[in-house]
Amino acid sequence: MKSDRMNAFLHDGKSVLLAYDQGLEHGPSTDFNDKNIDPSFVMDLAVRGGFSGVIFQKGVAERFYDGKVPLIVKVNGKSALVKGDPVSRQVCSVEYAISLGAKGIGYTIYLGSEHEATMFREFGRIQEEAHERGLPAIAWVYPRGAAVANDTAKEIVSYASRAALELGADAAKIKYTGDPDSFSWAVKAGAGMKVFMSGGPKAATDEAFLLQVQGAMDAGATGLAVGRNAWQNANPLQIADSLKKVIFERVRVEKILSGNRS
Ligand code: FBP
Repeated sequence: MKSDRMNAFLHDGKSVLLAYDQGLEHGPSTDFNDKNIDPSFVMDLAVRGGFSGVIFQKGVAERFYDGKVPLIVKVNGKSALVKGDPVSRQVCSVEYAISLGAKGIGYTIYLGSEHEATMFREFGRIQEEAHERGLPAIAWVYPRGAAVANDTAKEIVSYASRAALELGADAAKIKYTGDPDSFSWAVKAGAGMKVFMSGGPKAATDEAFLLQVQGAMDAGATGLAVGRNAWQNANPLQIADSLKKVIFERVRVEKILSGNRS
């Protein structure tokens, strides 16, 4: 069964992953402050916050991964400095990721980019190598480029989910559409493949973010892969706790927030 490959990251079929590859994707001055610029801070948050997995590029994994939560190594990446339709190429082999302790392989595909064929081909090879070694291939599928007008529209997000299924991903990380009804179509398009909501830029309030996560879970998502909304939060352990309540216990956001205030 395909889904078994994700077991290292699942608790009762649900999951909350902590993503920290933004130093490459966005650059340190866009996302980081004095605390979270240090990868140890995020490694510690992954452990103390009870995350189901942590996502690093290989350089951070080499120096900072401590083996205490399951690791996903992102094996492709790009900087924010290149303009035009995006392409993200492989920067780490599956074998090397496994030697660092990876239990999952992550790869970003920019669906709709004029370079999508390059990423499709590369992901295809990486997925086969990961599966040969019993690891899941997790696809970040982000529709992007001149051909994509609205990357959170129902038709586009569901296309991202379906593309991940068709390309053989064990799980897809996709943007939230904004409401559970439209997101449930994207979950259906995955036809049983695990669907993770991608966190996105820091929301204005904890409530706003938790409601998005609740909406994704109501729509049938497996969970969340979050970065900025966790490690940019003024109280990262508290938001981690709230996220776990929403995802694993399905406690309603209103109840969680009233408990946090009292
Ligand atoms: P966030 O929760 O911070 O959005 O992280 C999820 C993620 O997919 C990261 O893994 C990746 O670095 C980033 O988002 C990509 O963001 P963008 O959509 O701006 O390219």
